[in-house]
Amino acid sequence: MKVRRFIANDMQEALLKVKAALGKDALILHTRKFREGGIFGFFGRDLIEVIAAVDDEDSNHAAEKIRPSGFTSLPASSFQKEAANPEIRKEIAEVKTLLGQMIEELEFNTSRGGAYPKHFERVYRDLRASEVEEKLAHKIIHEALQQLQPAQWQNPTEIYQTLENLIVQRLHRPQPILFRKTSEKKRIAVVGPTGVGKTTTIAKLAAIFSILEKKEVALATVDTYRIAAVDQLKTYAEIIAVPFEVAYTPKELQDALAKHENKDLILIDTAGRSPLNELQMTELKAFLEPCNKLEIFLVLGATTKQADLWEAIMRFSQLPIKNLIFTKLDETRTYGVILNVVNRLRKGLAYVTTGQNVPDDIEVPDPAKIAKLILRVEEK
Ligand SMILES: Nc1nc2c(ncn2[C@@H]2O[C@H](COP(=O)(O)OP(=O)(O)OP(=O)(O)O)[C@@H](O)[C@H]2O)c(=O)[nH]1
Ligand SMILES: [Mg+2]
Repeated sequence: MKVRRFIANDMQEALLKVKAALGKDALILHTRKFREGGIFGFFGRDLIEVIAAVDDEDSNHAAEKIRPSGFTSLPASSFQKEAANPEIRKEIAEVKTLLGQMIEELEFNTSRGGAYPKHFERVYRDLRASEVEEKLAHKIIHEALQQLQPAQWQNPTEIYQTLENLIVQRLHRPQPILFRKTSEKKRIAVVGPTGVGKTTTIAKLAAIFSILEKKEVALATVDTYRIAAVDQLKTYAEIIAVPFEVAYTPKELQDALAKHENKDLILIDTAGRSPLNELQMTELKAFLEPCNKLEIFLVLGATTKQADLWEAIMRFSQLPIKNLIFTKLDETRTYGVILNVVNRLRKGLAYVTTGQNVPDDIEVPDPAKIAKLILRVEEK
């Protein structure tokens, strides 16, 4: 016997889904209306949940037993009379136990206003505690419920593995700076809101590529608004022993790029822009747009409020953003914002940074590790 759960907008759609998946002989075991999303009961949408089963072996018998909603007692007794075969009786008894557990869980959750079987309720709470957006959290759980057989709904290991995979898929493959050929040249500018860690991240990357990867690196900055900003990167350039250029105009940036055209990697620092300041964005574009083969990385803080992140993303998207860097992962436990952003923008995550130490506190993101953090697996 095959048991499956279906979610639909109305009963007609649910029955069509059941019929398409399990055939016309499917047995409706349970139906329930529930509300998804919304605020204080508004703006959400009503959905129908149907649990249906079909007897693989003997679908004709099942056809006679389609039941209406509100299933409370299990339909095993009439089956059992008909099923003289001990194998079938055993199978029916197993299904009966399983369905009993499922219904118990669903009733338990419904009575306290929840919508998911027990373990999934917990997952939902954890995803929301990690600040995964409500709609995305529901979506991930629905996908997990559909991927898993109802028998697996009781198994936290399988549930968490499925959820981890679903999150990993959404985080996409990491996209660090990669030299495919030794002759390849990379020109990378980092942009982002004020104080997220752009300059520190550039220093980390410069040290890694120059010292560890033995690449020819140059640094340039167009952040000339504060003397301290120039000094900050200049100091790093001196420590790492790489050339450093300051560009006060777009033309000077072009000159700096031309001067270092043989370098493998040129990293360009920019001033922290208030995403709300349109004039600053226009200036930034004037510097970066003329640059040939420039890759722009948007740096975002994992500690930034989700609403402010969307605002920054909207403004910086005026530039052709290639990849993302998330900083300050060491200062938060709500890693869901990373998933929200990567999932919505469909941009690769190039690096994550985890502290102030140059160059140690930077990593190529490990999607499985981030997924575990979002699911709060370590805390279990
Ligand atoms: N905890 C923590 N602090 C970081 C991280 N990255 C950078 N910082 C700190 O954040 C502060 C700002 O870093 P900067 O690199 O100057 O930031 P910025 O984006 O260049 O700032 P502006 O140029 O002013 O826009 C510094 O104190 C850094 O040490 C990180 O991953 N974790
Ligand atoms: Mg800076």
